[in-house]
Amino acid sequence: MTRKKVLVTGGAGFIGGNFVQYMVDKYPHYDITNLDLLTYAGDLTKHSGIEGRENYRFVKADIADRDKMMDLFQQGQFHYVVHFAAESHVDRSITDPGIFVKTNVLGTQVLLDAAKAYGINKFVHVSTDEVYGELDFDPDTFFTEETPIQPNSPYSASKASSDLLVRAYHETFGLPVNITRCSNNYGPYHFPEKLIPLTISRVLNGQNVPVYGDGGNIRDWLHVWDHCSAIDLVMHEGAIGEVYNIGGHNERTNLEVVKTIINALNQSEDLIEFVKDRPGHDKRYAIDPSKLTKLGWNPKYTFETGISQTVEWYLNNKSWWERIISGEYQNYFDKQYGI
Ligand code: NAD
Ligand code: TDX
Repeated sequence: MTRKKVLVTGGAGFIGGNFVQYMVDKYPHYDITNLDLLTYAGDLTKHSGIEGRENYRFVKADIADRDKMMDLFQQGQFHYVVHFAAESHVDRSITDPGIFVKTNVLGTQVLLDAAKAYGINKFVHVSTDEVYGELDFDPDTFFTEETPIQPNSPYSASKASSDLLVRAYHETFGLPVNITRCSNNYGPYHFPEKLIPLTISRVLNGQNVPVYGDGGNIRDWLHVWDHCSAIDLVMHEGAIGEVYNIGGHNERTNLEVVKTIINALNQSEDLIEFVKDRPGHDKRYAIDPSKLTKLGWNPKYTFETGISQTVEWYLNNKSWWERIISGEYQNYFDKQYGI
């Protein structure tokens, strides 16, 4: 049997990191290459359990570096590319949009060119429900794959731009692609600038938790391991050229999320601090995942089981996040919140 060669970009980050570990364990007969620039969000210590495995290797490079990408694809002869690498934090895109265009738009286009030049079986582009913009609070409305693209933040605009390039490379050059659009992820190794790990780490340190606006905005939460199994399915079974939404019907207001975590840790809700709202803050995201469930995918975690697993993980892996929230991250936090 030919060993399938898989390039995972952004495999030192949160979702890409979980996906790399999932693939290395599940497919010992595949060769997994993790390509990552190791920005502030990338960290290789999470991979100490797979380093040295015969089917895993790491390459440090920038996806926007055309010469390096061409060399890598020529040498790698990849069957699959699963593209996670991105600038991923909405708040950072409001203070510094330029890097989002460089990495998310230009970087994706460079990868598409390399895939086109050297050939691949499938390019899976990992995108987000944020490209659809926002929903109102009517609980019967959902994002489907046909919802118009209407991004509101520089982050989501950069992701939407990359989605359109992926689509265009399929339509114009026949590149075999899938685009996945997932709702908010949470779980192990989530960088503590994002709401759930930020809340867990601050509550564990007895610090207040900043909630934007009145905390009524709604997100649709999915455990990262359920996201990994969905991408695995799309990579192997997704119809070429199709878009798949990924979500598990777990809508919660931000205030509900924060209170659930505070209660799980037996701490006081007085830790909640309402702060200035995020500019252009999308009201509600909610995914209709029926196209993917018809393909055979079902999430394993409910929000309750997933949050309890995640809180437990952060309790057991303090050294990982304590290192991250010291140093440079503290400067970011002070500048962002001033609380
Ligand atoms: P993350 O910020 O945790 O990780 C991003 C990774 O990309 C990091 O390891 C970083 O070092 C790497 N990277 C950044 N710029 C790079 C470059 N120029 N070249 C190579 N590597 C680079 O992000 P995440 O939360 O794991 O998100 C992964 C992907 O999933 C992103 O494309 C994001 O848009 C998408 N997504 C995320 C969520 C979510 O809830 N986190 C939901 C839906 C979709
Ligand atoms: O301190 C905070 N206080 C707060 O109320 C932070 C960081 C966030 N929030 C709110 C804003 C959002 O309504 O919580 C919600 C979740 O915020 P984030 O964790 O920043 O995620 P979000 O903006 O929804 O985007 C995430 O999901 C979609 C990821 O960061 C994206 O990469 C992904 O595409």
